[in-house]
Amino acid sequence: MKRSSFLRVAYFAGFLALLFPSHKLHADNGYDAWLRYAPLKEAERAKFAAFPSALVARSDSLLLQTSQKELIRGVRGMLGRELRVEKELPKESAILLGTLADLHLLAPELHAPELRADGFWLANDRINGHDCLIIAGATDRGTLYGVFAVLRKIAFVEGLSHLQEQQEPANPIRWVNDWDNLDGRIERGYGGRSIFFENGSVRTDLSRASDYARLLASVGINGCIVNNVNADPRVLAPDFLPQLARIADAFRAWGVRLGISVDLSSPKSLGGLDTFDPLDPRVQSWWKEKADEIYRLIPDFAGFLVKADSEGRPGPSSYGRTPADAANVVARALQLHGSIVMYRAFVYDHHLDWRNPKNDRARAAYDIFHPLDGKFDDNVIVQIKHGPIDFQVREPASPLLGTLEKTNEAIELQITQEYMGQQRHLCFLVPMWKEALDFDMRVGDRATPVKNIVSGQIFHRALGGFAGVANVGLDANWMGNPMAIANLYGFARLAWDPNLSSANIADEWTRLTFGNDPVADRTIDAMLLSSWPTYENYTGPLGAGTLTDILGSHYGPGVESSERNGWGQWHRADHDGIGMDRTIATGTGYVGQYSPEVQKEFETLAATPDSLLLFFHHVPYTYRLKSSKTVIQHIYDSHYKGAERVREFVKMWESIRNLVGDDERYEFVLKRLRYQEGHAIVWRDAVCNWFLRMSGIPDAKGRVGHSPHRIEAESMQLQGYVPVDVEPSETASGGKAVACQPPAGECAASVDFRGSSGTYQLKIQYFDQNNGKAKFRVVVAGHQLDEWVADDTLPNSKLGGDTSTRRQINGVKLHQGDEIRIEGTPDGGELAALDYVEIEP
Ligand code: GCV
Repeated sequence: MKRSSFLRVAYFAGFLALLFPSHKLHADNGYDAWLRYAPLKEAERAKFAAFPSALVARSDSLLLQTSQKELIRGVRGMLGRELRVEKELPKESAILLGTLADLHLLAPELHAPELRADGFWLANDRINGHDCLIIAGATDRGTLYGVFAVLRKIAFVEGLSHLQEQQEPANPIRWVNDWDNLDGRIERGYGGRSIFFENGSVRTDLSRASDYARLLASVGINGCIVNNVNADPRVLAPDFLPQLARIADAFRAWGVRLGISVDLSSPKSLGGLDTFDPLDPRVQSWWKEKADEIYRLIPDFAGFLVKADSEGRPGPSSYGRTPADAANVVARALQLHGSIVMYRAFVYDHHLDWRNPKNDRARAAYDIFHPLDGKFDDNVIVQIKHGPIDFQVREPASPLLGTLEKTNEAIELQITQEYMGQQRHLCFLVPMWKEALDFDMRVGDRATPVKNIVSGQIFHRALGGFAGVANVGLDANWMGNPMAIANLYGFARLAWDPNLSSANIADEWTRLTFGNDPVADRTIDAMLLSSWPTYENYTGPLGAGTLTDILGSHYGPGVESSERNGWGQWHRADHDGIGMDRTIATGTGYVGQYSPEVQKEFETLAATPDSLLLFFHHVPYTYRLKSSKTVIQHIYDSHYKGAERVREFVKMWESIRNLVGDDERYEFVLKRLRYQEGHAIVWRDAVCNWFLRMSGIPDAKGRVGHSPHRIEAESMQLQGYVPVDVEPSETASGGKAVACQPPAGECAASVDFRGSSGTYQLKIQYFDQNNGKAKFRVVVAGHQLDEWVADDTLPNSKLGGDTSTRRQINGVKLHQGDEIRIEGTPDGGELAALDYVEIEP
């Protein structure tokens, strides 16, 4: 570097340091997610000593300007260096940034590779006698992706001097879906209110939308549906479209195209026609005119997403028409503009007769869409949830994915953790998605993994890809937990390259988010990679479903909620056994929807893997798994193992406090993990007790129903508190809690300590309802030990598995005879309710 530029850089870096002392530079609330550009250590920076200072970019296109700014920002953050922008090649080493066409003008002698849309080429080459770093895209968007790829390499401290790399996305469609309602709430959103809408309008300040687009672009996402699939017809109203155009403007600089969910009844409910029959010419004209109106305002509009004839949404069945009829009418309106319709295959009857053992919701998508193969227009993509039910903790890949040979497909993955602990529980979903993507459909007896079907490769489809339900919100950390956004990162990386391994993706995210300390990285990677099997262990093992409250929050335990109703998420557990018989021979015939080779894997008990046993077969509790355990003992053991593993997560996280930066993010995650530790026990106890009661078969290890350190609140001395029944009963220890009901203003539950004097952990199980902020105080031998406010916003106002929460106090010195007293002060509808106390050595 020339002395003058060196001085300029040094001066600037010093100035920055004055403005932002180093601890501030590192302080983090999760907003920057994986785009922190945290300063590398001196020794790491040394690897980039030869990094050019000149940045040559000929074009002024919007995306190229974004690319330049991002590169400058990232290099400044990580290397503390300022890049200088030039229009022509300088007489020194430089970074060449632009499309292949731009590059050809700058350095015609370079032999650039052919690139597919959105692909990029990174190379280090000699130009005019100087080493140059080339970042070139097939298109401007590809160039931007190339910039982010280089910045990732810098963050990973990968040398750039021998770079020669070409990357192209496996999938043309790489979209996120955000289920935001126009009033600002988000369906199944756990990270705050909408970043797009408030009170029926698009927000005035869309800076979050633009920052979101930056995050998305950094991992190659090229489209975003901004509103709920349960769409409000008003989204297409003439006064709303200009507002949507403002969101498209906020996205545009990042190459993210805006799309919207539409309600199929819009021609009638919004347009004033007396029908929305897709075959009615007036309806066809309505969609066409609407599409034209949109394109006048949003020339790069991405397309529509449709949910119809599903969970009460209007659809073509009202007129005896098919999903293909409906999809095509909308698609033809968009076709002239070169865009697409994503039509969801999540179509099923939620009033199924549960008494009929042949009924099976899992069959619905295939039964409805398979006969339509070949009937969809070329700009329709059928969007298929990865499993046949609904984002359960374990499902086989949907057979529909393997059967549409003449139709474009996209796989729908759920990034927001609706059934997976709602961002309060750590659950890294990439390993689960990998199982669906690697699932070999054996079409025509050859290797046909789902990932190669949805990309269009196997059946030679021009379109196809990934849709991920993201549901980010206004919370500083976007998804309600800095760890949860690893799933957004992982989704996007898989959409780009489904052959990346889970370990690879976990490690990338960890290093970008928490830095390159090897011990910290190994620890976080291990937590991430074991978190889904752990969650499965303490919720719903063996393919039975998540065993959550499916009629309410989809959060806490609710084993029985899926039975005896029309929703069809049945596991059929009774006194003798559990599981859905989906075989061809004796069951619902669902297995027959797979190719003959896959049928062989699931039709017989002997062939079916333990992990999916109860999805495919009904077996007695005493049935022996391949692991040689009985089903019932597996249920008990896996729940204890899962809850124990979460306890380890807490310790693992605490062990890296000083390595990852003891900042807001760290504390937030610690709090969440501690909560999860308690809630995993709520899950464990509820599920195990339910199965003990149902099966009558005791736990061979004697744990279920026996908690030696536990004192039930209802057996303590109560002042003001009254015992109440909790429903379902297994969600409270002994089926009961004590509640401080009006008119009592303050209540207390106390017990005298009978054990030997020593140091103990005190665990208080209480209920944190969301309709008040009750206060608790713990007093031991007259001294206050702890106090807290139950102000979490768990998804329920009642006592039960959603709200049961644990407070742990460590290092409590107890003497025999000491009074342990818990005082509760209710607030609003919250009753300061207690379930039990555990005193553990
Ligand atoms: C948007 C599940 C969810 C619903 C969601 C639906 C869907 O049933 O619970 O909230 O609705 O899936 O994917 O359409």
